Amino acid sequence: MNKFTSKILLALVVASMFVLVTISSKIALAQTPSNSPVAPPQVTAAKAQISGFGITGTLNLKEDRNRYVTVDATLTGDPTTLTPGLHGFHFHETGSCQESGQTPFSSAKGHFDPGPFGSSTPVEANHPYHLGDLPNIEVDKSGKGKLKTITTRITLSQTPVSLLDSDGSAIIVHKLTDQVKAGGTAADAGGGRLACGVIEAVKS
Ligand SMILES: [Cu+2]
Repeated sequence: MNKFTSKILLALVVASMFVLVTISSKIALAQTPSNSPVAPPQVTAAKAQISGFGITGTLNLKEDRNRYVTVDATLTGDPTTLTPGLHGFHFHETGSCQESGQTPFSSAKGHFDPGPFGSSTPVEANHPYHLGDLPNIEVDKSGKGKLKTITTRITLSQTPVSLLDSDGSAIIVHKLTDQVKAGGTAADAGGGRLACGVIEAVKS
């Protein structure tokens, strides 16, 4: 074997090793599981049409893959009813908004708060720590309300804290400001109910 032939042979051996390494690394890559620890939520959006005493509005909810839920709400009402300032705004435990009865929208029941230590009573130690408690919605002088916030207390996807559970959930606008105070009175938790909306899944 002359020097030239042995050089060609050596080059061929090196090239075939390179091909083998490339193929095996491609196989390894194909076998690596996707590095996504969290399954994507089944339902990622929901909405509610809010209505009440001369009030209309919309609520849009969007859940991201880390289960952060963006809350985006707007209201329009007569400022003599929907008074300028802060109004209590919560997820309530049942997806029902019946206006009739002595207590308007009482069919929405108490504050959304499932779980072993949950309690939906608006006036007790779990308030303002209910899973359904949100920041107050701010209304301007012309009766327009706006709230944009993020909550991780609830989900839209099917978890033990999903708003879209067997009996659904509602959003309630209260007459008064939620004082965000534990063990307060009914008035401290926002008082009477002005408007309500049933939360519905938005299918993507
Ligand atoms: Cu409430």
